[in-house]
Amino acid sequence: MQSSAELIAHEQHLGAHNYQPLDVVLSRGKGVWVWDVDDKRYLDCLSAYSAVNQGHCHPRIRQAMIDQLDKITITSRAFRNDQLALLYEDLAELTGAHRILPMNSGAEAVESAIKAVRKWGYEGRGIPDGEAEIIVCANNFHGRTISIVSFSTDPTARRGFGPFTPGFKVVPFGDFAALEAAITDRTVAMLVEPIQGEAGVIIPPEGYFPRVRQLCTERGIKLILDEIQTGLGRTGRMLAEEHEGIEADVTLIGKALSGGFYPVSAVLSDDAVLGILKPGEHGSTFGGNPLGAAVARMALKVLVDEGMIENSEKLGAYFLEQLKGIRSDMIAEVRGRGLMLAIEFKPEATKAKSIVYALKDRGVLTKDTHETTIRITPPLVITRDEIDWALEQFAAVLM
Ligand code: IF1
Repeated sequence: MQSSAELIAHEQHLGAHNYQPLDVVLSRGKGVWVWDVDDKRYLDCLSAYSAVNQGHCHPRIRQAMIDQLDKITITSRAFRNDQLALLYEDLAELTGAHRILPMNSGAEAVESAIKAVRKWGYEGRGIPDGEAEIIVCANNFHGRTISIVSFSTDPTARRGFGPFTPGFKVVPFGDFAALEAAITDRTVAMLVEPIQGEAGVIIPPEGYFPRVRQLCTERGIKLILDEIQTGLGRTGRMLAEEHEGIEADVTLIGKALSGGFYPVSAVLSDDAVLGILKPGEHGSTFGGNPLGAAVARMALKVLVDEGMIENSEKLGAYFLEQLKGIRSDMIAEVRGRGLMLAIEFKPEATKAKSIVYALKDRGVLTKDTHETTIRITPPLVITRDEIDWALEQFAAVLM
């Protein structure tokens, strides 16, 4: 068996250096806990960026995957399979979606929504061909394809990757007047995260989304909510839009849609948007395969059956309140909704990365963003005792 140092060295030598991971080499996980190759245990407060909301290696999702593995894994969409319709039914029931498009990664779901909504703009709204505009928000994160980084405002995500895809306009997140001013007769959609994740768990001002919803309806603009990170229980609701009392026209989900077992994403929409796609216009070899569909069905079922969404709401509120109670000169703000939490530090006091390392040494894995913020997003199966233990580690590091 190779040591942690050897594995890290080989990864550095052979892999593309598009990541700078924390030097912890994990080899197994169960629920909220993960273990490294030296059998040291950590509380996972990242959850693979919310891909394992249901906890690592959830036994019922595992079993559903094994059962499906014994039958058939993929048919391609050239043929039908007996799992996809069942996933559609479950998604429609849980989210109110009228049409569904299965894909694999989150970025693919975003790309698919952009394609569908543009075509809807031309055919449904009569916008001149090639002129559709989509409004997005500053500090967005929607993935890493060329079109998606075309409307990123993060220089690191963009630099060196042009030429970029045109047709996007950026407005500040949470700024209703700016959105109103950016709309033209070519605007087909607004694409936005209900809570900005990569930006540092940024919650929009109260009332922003209801006004956005109303404006989009009035102007015939499709509201696309990227719930790839906020969806599926993370914020204490099935979808984060429920906190705002609104319904998107198009909702994007991914990550926890498979409980971390397998890439599964989906575009959920009204009849008009996905209804615009005709045979041959869009697809994916793996999208909608029976293995992914079976896994996704169980990933959704355990979220609901096992009370994970309620746990996220209840224990998220507890975690937030307790974190706010930590008296530390380093902390500028603690914020969050459900189990999507963040601590922002005073830039002069510390670097988020050094807090991440100190927490790692005490057995808690977190992730920094933008130098001053750490995100705390444990699996939704976390217990109060586990949170209390985590809080001791936070307190020790932040005093
Ligand atoms: C990485 C952040 C999280 C997402 C939203 C689409 C996607 C993501 C709202 C694309 C992906 C990831 C990917 C991960 C880092 C990460 C992330 F820090 F960048 F912001 F989660 F917090 N929409 N988020 O958050 O989904 O194609 O990756 O399946 O390593 O890039 P994907």
